[in-house]
Order: sequence, then structure tokens, then C-alpha cells
Amino acid sequence: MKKLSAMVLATALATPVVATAADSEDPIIIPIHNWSSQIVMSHVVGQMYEEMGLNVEFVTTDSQAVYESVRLGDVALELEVWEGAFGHSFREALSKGGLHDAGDHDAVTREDWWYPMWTKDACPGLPNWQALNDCAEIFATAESGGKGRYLDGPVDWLKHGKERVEALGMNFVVVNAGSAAALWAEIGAAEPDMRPVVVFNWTPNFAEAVWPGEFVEFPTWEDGCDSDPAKGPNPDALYDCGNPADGYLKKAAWDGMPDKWPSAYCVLTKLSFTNPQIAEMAKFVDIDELEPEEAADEWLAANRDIVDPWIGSCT
Ligand code: TMO
Repeated sequence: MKKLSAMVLATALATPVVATAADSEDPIIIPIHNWSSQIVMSHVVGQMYEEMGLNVEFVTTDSQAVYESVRLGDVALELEVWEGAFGHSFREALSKGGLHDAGDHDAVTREDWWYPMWTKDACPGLPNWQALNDCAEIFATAESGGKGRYLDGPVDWLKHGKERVEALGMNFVVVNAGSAAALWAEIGAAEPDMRPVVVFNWTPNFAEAVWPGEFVEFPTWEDGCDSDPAKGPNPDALYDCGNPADGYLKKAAWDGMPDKWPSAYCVLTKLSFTNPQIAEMAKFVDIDELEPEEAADEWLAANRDIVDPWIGSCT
């Protein structure tokens, strides 16, 4: 009863009134990266912690090096561990110790080469990767020397596009986008003329609501394709597979978090976002052009029925 009224008050006043005496007053440091859903989700969870009376700080960090930061306790947690992009760094940090798996979101993820549907008119064998390769010249630009151009994600997502092109003998040049926004600009620029284009993309994301499209089907991911040359069709190369088509989205925590911030850790283990919820977080920023903090405010205001039980069961 006492718990419940405190929770209702917190909701009504949006002021930190829920006592969490056992939690440290040190700020919970939450890392943010360079794609919108992760930034908004981090603010959503940060605002939940503030409602619980906890102190929060955000730091912008490299999305691979962050696993070392969580392991060392320099940041407390990571809210979006995408299997395709970060599985390798996450597993490496796990094996060194200091961080642990804090559970899965109720989401299925995929990150890979992707095209807007109009591209298929010019290359009907898609989504097969060999068909894509046979169409390479329709993706050529003034700078690509007659080869197809593939716009990969920013360098720190380590998508290994160049290695994949080499491993599979593809007639493509790989260019890294400077930011996620550069990917959307590339698709947007191709749209008026329905020009064929192939870029890195992922799901859940806002893009699927704007541009119907498909992922290229590469040789199916096998565990070890990024560490054992024998895996995948090329016996001498790594990265000769697509990314997992039904990847996980995990949360990770510093091993010291449960002792230092037990309520916050409890909420971390309870919370779980779905594909549509994650896509909506990205949409608030990438389509509606809200600042991430405002996007988090809006998302929280519209979803109290989802988040209040997580907070209520941990305070
Ligand atoms: C890591 N990302 C979701 C942008 O592929």
C-alpha cells in the first residue's frame, strides 16, 4: 500500500519521491551511442531512474569500446546489445569478466545490407546476394570505378562490409557513412528517381515505416563466421556470412551494479522493449525531429502502463 501510493505520487508529480535507500547516491552512468533508438531508450530508462530518486549521468561513448567500460564499471550498463553489430565485443568482454547478460528485450533484430523496394525493379533476382552482385553496375557512381557502391554504417559499428566483399568476391566498393543520418539521406536522395541503392540498415527502426524494403540474403550466419575461417562458404575467410537474421537484443550490466544500485538493477532486469516500441523511439527523433530527451518524455507519458509496473515491482 505504502509502495503503491509513493508510485502514484511519483507518476502524478513527476518528482523523485520514491525512496530507494539501498541504492548509492553516486550517478548511474548510462552510455549513449550514435543511433536514435539507443539514445532515446537510454533517456527513457534514465528518466525512470530519476523518478525513483536516483542520480543519472549520460556519456557519449564508442559503441564497441563500451563493453570494456561496462566490464570495468566506468559505466553501469548498456541498453541495446545488438547481436549483429556488438555480439563479438560483448562475448569478448563476458569472457574477460566484470559484466554480465542482464536479459533480452522481447525483440528480434536484424542488421545487414538493405535496399528500398524500388531497387528490385532494376534487379529482379534480389534479395539473393549473387543476384545483387550480378547487378553491381546499376549501383555504380562517378567515384566507384564501375563497381557497385554500398554505403555501410559508421566505422564504429564494425560491420565488416569490406571484408565481406572480399570474402565473397563481390564487385562492390564499400564506403562508411559518417553518421546514421547519412544513410537516410542516401535513401532519400534516391527516392524521387527510384534510383537503385543498397545501404546498411536494421530492424527495429523507423525506416521500415517510411521505405518498404528488404535485406539482401547472404549466406546464412553460422556461429563463428567472424572468428573461424572454416565457417561460411569461403574456407579461407572470415565475414563470408550475412548477419544473424533473427538476432537478439540484450541488456548488459556491470557486475557491481546489483550491489551498488539494487533498485535500478532490478528495473534493468525487468524492463523489455518490443520491436514496435523501439521503432517508435527512433521515429520520434528521425521523423518527428524531437530532441532525444523530449522523445523520451513523450514515450514515457504515453506508456506509463508499461513502465510503472517495472518501477513498482522494484521499489
Ligand atoms: C547498431 N545498429 C542498430 C545501428 O545496427
